Amino acid sequence: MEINSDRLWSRIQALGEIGRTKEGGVTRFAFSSEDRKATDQVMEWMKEAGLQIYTDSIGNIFGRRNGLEEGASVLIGSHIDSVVNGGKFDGVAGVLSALEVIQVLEENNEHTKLPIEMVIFVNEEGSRFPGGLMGSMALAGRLPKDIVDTLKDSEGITLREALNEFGLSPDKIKEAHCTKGKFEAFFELHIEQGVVLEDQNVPVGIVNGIAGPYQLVVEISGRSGHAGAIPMYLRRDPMVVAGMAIQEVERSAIEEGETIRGTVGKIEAFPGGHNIIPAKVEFTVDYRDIDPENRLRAVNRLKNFIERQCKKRKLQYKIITTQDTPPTILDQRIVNFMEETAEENNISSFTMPSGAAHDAMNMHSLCPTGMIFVRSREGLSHCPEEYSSKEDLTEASSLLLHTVIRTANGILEKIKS
Ligand code: HGY
Ligand code: MN
Ligand code: MN
Repeated sequence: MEINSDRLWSRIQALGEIGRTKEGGVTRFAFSSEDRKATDQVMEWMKEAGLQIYTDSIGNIFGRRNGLEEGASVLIGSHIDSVVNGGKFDGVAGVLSALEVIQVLEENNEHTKLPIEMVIFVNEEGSRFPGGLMGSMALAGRLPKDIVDTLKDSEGITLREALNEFGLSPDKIKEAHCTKGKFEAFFELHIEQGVVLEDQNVPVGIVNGIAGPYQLVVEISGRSGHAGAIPMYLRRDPMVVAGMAIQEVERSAIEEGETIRGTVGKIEAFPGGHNIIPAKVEFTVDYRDIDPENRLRAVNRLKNFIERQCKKRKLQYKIITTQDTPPTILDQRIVNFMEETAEENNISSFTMPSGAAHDAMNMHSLCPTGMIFVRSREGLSHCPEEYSSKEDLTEASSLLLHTVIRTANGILEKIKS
């Protein structure tokens, strides 16, 4: 039983055309028309593979293949929404390899004891509505309260309006919360987005831990004015403190621990004229760490820094936490099980942590969860140059296939998550 590499590869390329940018990347935000077109295309392919399709109240899309017996399903999947001008493999590799696995089982008339389901999680990236991992958070019952009214995109459109527009019912999204026991296990295949597998010269990774993202939006407000007429000593300029805070993000990430990563990816000045002292500056902060204590120290250090500097310069500030997903250590028995499966099928793999966040972090709270990485060329991701080879994608999908067969036939010892 083999993965059909040509079909997998051509589908990834086809999806990469939906939301394609002039630089050859992909911009496909959750709940956008491109997202709708891409999910419609994947659902076409799911129907061809004979899957029973259903959607939950936040818009996650599932496809089910029955087992020989009733019981908890083995779930596989990822996301297809993207960052701005991102790559065509991020998330998509996981969704289309999941579909490929189920289609190969169907074509080979291979039946498993337990049902198998695939999933397309909504809004994993949080590109339009800050935060992210939204579809899997909903499943795990981790959605922050009133999220539909507090989250707005850069045009000021609330998540509520976007969900309505997308044909979903904002007041029902909490119904997506599912019970423990619904899923036997969850496996996510994803591109590595780093350089470790390339450095190890290994095509496939088995993930043993996932750094937790703590994300903030910081708003600093002062007094706007004419860039030439207002003397320096009379200014209350929010851009100055924003600049100092951005340096403090780097300092705190370097000084508060070995494995912390701190990033400011987006900054905006309002009103944003070249000769106007800004009234307000807004920027994002993204901390990641596998160690929750270090991460918390860095976050608190930044918050105190901003408070001190704003007080000194008579500025106002607001800090909104848009994501606080704890670091996830995956169950060693799952990691061993996947290493054993790789060995049994002569797939060379390397066990490693993930610096990027994934839906698997939320699924880990619901059921035994594992992740498979595909080598990324030069570790490039979240950019048009993102690339994984057809051979590596096939190798990793083959590990997913054998892991799913073994789990759906009860080989995975009962692991209570
Ligand atoms: O931000 C992340 O780690 C993922 O790409 N959403
Ligand atoms: Mn991503
Ligand atoms: Mn991703």
